Amino acid sequence: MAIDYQERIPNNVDLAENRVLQRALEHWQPRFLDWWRELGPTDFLGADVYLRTATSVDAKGWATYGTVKMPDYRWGIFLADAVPDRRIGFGDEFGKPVWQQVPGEHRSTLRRLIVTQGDTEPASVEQQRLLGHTCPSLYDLRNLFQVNVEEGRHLWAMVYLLHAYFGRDGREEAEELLARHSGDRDKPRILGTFNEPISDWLSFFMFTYFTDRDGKFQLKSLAESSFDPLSRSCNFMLTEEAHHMFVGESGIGRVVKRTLEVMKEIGSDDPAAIRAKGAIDLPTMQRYLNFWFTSSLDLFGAENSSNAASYFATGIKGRPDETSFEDHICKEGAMTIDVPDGKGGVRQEEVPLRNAMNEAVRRAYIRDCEIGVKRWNRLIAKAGVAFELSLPSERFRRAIGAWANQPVDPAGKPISAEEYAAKLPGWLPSESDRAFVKSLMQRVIAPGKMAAWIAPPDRGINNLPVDYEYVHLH
Ligand code: BYC
Repeated sequence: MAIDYQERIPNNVDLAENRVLQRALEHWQPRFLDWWRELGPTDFLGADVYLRTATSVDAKGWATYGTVKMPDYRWGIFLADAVPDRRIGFGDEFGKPVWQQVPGEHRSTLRRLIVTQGDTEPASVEQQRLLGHTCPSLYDLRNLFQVNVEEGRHLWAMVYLLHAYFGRDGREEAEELLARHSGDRDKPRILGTFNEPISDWLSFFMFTYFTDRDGKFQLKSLAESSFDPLSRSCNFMLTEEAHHMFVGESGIGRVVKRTLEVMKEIGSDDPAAIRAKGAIDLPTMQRYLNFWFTSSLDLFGAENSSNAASYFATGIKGRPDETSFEDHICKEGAMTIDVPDGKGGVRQEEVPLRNAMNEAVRRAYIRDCEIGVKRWNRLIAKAGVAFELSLPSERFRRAIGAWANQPVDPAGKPISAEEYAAKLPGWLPSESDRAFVKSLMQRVIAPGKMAAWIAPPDRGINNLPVDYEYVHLH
């Protein structure tokens, strides 16, 4: 179904047919806009931005490009087309018809998952709200705003589900999604990573590479859900998510490329000499990578999780690409996971498959993360530089699960608490790293010009040239 843009809230869910729901959402809409004005990208409300907007959910219409002021962006409710006669794809109810309504016994669990998912979306907008002031180019500024408006739309997707299927508690939860704030002492966002400040563009690129990729895996897991409206919402969100990860992967690649150019120019790999030329040395990038990768690993939950087992058994949340697995029941079998042995070593534990679902998804995520790292390392190798970026061990710097608060080095080796405390600052961005990176964050807004610490992209957006005026600042 095409999206009806005459509606106050663009949608392809027949909103006009359900007056009560429409009114509830029309009541929420001005609150959302107030939140956007207050906690969305600061000072850019009047800028004309070259953005894509979904006008239908098919291949032709989901990315319609045009110039829009962000507060006029048509946030709406779009579900992927229904799959006729869709059946439950895993767990104890395998093969039965999917649910078009929320089964009473799963109501609170589903609500909690939808709220957790929904909470991350506005959180990321809040985290990134000041970045526009220090954009390295108009191209990057536009990408930041594209990511931001789509995260806003993903919030709409979850708020629609809360309003349409969870009655009064759903409406209350929708209010709370605008009341919690990233980093707020009293009312923080639900998941750890979404309370971390993103105050420079290197962090933004790391976040869109590593944390948005958690989004991809979680959305794919929820797209398998037996609750069909959730599945269809997540399927459509995934089409938009790909660009966010592209921003991260290409952004980091461009920073690496620029650093390699500077290294060649000065004939040195000395971080101080590279920094003196206004580029970011590779060890500093590794420390930023360590920070955001490890923080994002926590977003998959504990390795051994009874919550995860019950989501799988009941059909609420599956594994990404569930059809690619042979066994959709997973009642038999176990996954071997490494856990601390309590004596400074490692021991192996057999975890029943259903309880190990978080770990299975985390492992798939790590494999996906490796792809970009390999690409960046190819650039480095091609430049003849003896340095490799690498993903630290999944045991390193964890706050959730078996390895939470365990002293482990980036290679995954348990070490003494004293050694850990002494070395940890060297494995993560230090105050002086952050101050240096921040010092590079000077706004560049001449069309086609780039800040000195980042190479230009290979191509522009939607076949436009790189020097197109992607954001018109008045
Ligand atoms: N921080 O049994 P466990 C995205 C809690 S990103 C704080 O392992 P479970 C996006 C957990 O809630 C994708 N707390 O948990 C990206 C539980 O609490 P209770 C977001 C955490 O339920 C970029 C306790 O620890 N989507 O879309 O199996 C930009 C026990 O843990 C954390 C989702 O997350 C943490 N990191 O798994 C914009 C999908 N991790 O019950 C957007 C929905 C765990 O003891 N959420 N805890 O109070 C879920 O599926 C699950 O809630 C989780 C946790 C995978 C997060």
